Amino acid sequence: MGKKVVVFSRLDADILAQLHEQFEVVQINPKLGQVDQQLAEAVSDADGMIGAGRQLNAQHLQSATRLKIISSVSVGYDNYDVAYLNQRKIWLAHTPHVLTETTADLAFTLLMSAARQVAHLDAWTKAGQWQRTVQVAQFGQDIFGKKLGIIGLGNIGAAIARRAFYGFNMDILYHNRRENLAVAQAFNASYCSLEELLRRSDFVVIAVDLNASSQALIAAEQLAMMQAHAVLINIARGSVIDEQALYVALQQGQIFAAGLDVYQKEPLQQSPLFALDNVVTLPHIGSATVATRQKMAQLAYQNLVTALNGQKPAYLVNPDYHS
Ligand code: 8YV
Repeated sequence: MGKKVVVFSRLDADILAQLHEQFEVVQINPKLGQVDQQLAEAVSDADGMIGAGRQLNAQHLQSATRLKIISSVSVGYDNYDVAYLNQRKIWLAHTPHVLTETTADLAFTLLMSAARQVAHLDAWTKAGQWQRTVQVAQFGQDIFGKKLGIIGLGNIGAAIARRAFYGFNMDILYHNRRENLAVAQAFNASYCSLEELLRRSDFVVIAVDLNASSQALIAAEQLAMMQAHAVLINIARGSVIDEQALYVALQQGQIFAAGLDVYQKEPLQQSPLFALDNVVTLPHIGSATVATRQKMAQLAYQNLVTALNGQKPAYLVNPDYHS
């Protein structure tokens, strides 16, 4: 009997064509509505799933009878119920490494945009507001030689540290579940508590996974620890920040600016943040370059096919669990 694959988000056309050559492929189509029902039906006799950006939990997967792997086209996996997958002995694969540099680039894009009011001043100039030499309201914050606090020194955090150290001569602090001595030594980064990092940094970049311990890690109390000239960047997951508290801090000028790529609820279509000039809001584009998205799709495809061919894929979140 042929194997069946469920594609649960838009997928690179080449990869889709390769899947069609080997498997029966069912694509979830949001335009047809009732996505949960489409999923439950499609999953019931599926062997594998591939996609990204969708919440998948027991409700969607309980009808599965022979599902071996979900291959996510993402590095983050907070949208899957890993405990449930373990219990059902379903592998979860993801795509680390291939997006590291692209996402670190975006962290720096946001950092520089927020520090120098790039997005706001672009709109301001185009609106014809540049009528005389710029005043203090248009001034920004220096980046070169300043102190950067990185929350989460994993692969992406380390790539951000490398840019900061070699490109901007920044002094680096980091907070992590455990010390990362190799990276710390390479970029002269000092380990410290979250509170110390927030109090001392000119720039704070969030690069942690979303999990129970990072949920709302940055709330009103933590924002109040930051300096008035400080800039906060989030390229991780929106729920690491209490977005309402951040709005208040930005609106009251408790911190200078923020640069956000991720939000508590995505896509973000309405938000009080949109009324503020001191926040740069991007639509979750951390890994979104043509080349990197291709590499992610390719890696996710390899993970899927490897599992469906009876072998163990290279990038499993739960390598010890399988059917
Ligand atoms: C993805 C990401 O674009 O990989 C991740 O964890 O956040 C992004 O690279 C997103 O998760 C899927 O659309």
